[in-house]
Amino acid sequence: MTALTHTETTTEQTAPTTHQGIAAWVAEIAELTQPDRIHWCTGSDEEWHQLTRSLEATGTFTRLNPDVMPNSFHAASDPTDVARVEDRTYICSVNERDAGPTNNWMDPESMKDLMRGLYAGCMKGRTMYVIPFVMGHVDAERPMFGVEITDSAYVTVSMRVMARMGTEVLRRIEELEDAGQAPQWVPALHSVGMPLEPGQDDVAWPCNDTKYIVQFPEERMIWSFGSGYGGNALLGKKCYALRIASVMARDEGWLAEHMLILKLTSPQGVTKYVAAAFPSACGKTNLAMLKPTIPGWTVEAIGDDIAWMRIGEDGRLWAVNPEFGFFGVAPGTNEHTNPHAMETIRKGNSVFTNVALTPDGNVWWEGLENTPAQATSWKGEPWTPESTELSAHANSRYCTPIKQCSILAAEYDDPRGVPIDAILFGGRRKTTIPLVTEARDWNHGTFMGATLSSETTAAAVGAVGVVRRDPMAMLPFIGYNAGDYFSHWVGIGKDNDVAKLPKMFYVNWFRRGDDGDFLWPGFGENSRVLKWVIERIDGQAAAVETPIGHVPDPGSLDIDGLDLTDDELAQALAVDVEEWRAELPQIQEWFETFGDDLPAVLWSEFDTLKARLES
Ligand code: GTP
Ligand code: SPV
Ligand code: MN
Repeated sequence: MTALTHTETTTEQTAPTTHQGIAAWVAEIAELTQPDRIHWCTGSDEEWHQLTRSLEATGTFTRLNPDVMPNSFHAASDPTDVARVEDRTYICSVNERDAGPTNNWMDPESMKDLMRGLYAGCMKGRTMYVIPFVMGHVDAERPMFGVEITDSAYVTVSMRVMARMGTEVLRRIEELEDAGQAPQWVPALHSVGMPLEPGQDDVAWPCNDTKYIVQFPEERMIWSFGSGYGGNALLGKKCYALRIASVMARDEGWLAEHMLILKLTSPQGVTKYVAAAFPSACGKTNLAMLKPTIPGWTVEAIGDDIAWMRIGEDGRLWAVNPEFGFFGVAPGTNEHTNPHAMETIRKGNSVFTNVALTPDGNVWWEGLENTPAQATSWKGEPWTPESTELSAHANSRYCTPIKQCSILAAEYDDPRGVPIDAILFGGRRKTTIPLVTEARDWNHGTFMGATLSSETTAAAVGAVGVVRRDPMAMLPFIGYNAGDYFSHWVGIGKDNDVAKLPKMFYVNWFRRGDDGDFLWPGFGENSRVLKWVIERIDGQAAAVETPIGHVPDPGSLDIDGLDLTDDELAQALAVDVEEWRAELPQIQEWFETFGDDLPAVLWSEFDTLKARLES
């Protein structure tokens, strides 16, 4: 985006926009929150340097050694503000039914009263940043604009990495407004919730013990208070591109999903596009940037977290990645597991949050090569390899521009997106779920997605390792009634030519053997599963029909050069009827929570599964 300069710090009387609606909203929020200054973000390099310098001055940022990580920074959060807060996240629809049964709900007017109380004067002593942004392409047929107001420079710097933002976006909104097109823009209000009294020193990571992450679906509006952490504070990402966008998608007949998008090319030069929904910290970024271990195959990345998918004129499902950067899990990332992510990060221009800092001004985390003899942990304490505590928080993250990814597919920049050939659903399960299973048809695939289960991870505050249903990996992100969400998925299959829609698969990289170790080596070796998926679509690979769907015939999976015993492979692929029978009451209980809102075809799929397991 070109750097445009103009007056950067203004008062509400001199808002640098001709857009009356945006100017009025900014003035209203300034009146409520009482900031000392208002800064309209341009997105320029100069602005980045100003902001990062001020973050260094407050101790939020530590500049990394420019020789190893140019133009990059380390940040450590308050130890209580490290992940998404699902129990503080609300869908404030007008009717409670429209948020149920998987979301927290409060009536919108009561929530606004409560939060206006929290927001009153909450930006005193601080700068209010106004960030015009667009999720997806500014030249999309209908660009998806937003304006985030935040009192956090950390959030502002991170938003510049994660979304297309700045003056150029604001000018486009104004242009469309002037042309009478009434471009849609989502007001997204964020505050760390820590005003400063005159003379009061700031802290490195301001936040508030009271947190609210609130979506108003009918108004297409977001209010967030008390947290500076990514998913709670970078409001273009989960709040807009998933929770609000899923409501828009329901109303308009498309899909907003928690999915990576990748391009796969075979040795014969045949190209396929794959989207995959795995819950938070279950392998999307790693699969999106996969380096295949099988000769001749290549993967190019398009997106690592969110896919917006629409039926095209050709009847196929076309996907775009609405984001502009990667907000990736640091621990476990290394030259073996994700060499492309490492290469992307090394180009710099990145923010690392809650990782360890080494004495030579570099970052480190568990699983990375070259363990330092000593480091400063994410909590700011001395750390050595003998320490019993982790050096980096399990949900520590790197925030890096997507354009630095050397395997980014050219199609990333195409506002039309790419036509999806296969959708994978996957979770983190020690038992039961085979390495890969192909759905029999669209409804069966929707059943697989609706019953997806996974062990909880550090990406959200709360217990880790607990198996829960996470439908389509969207449990924390569906902005409306989840029963209606399932009906919407069923409807996509009913209203379109299913022959042109993607084929669906269920994968599990995380099954474990009796010794407790992963059965499948994962990472680059997952290319073998992608190859089988593509060969199934093209009618080439053999499969065994089982009660849960089609799994690879042992001979049909390419295991050439793979360091795996026949027994391990058999265990990874096994469909254990007893384990699946034990799953049935859990699925039944899950479906019963939706009452009459669950589409009948999902009960039929359940009955079919039950009958197949019993025969
Ligand atoms: P979010 O950004 O939270 O949505 O996560 P994500 O789905 O992008 O997960 P990511 O790719 O960052 O992986 C999360 C963790 O799982 C990391 O520690 C990875 O090292 C690990 N992981 C990813 N892929 C595999 C795999 O194929 N096998 C195993 N064993 N671990 C994996
Ligand atoms: C996730 O939790 O699924 C993430 C990280 O991708 S966050 O943006 O914080 O939601
Ligand atoms: Mn995610």
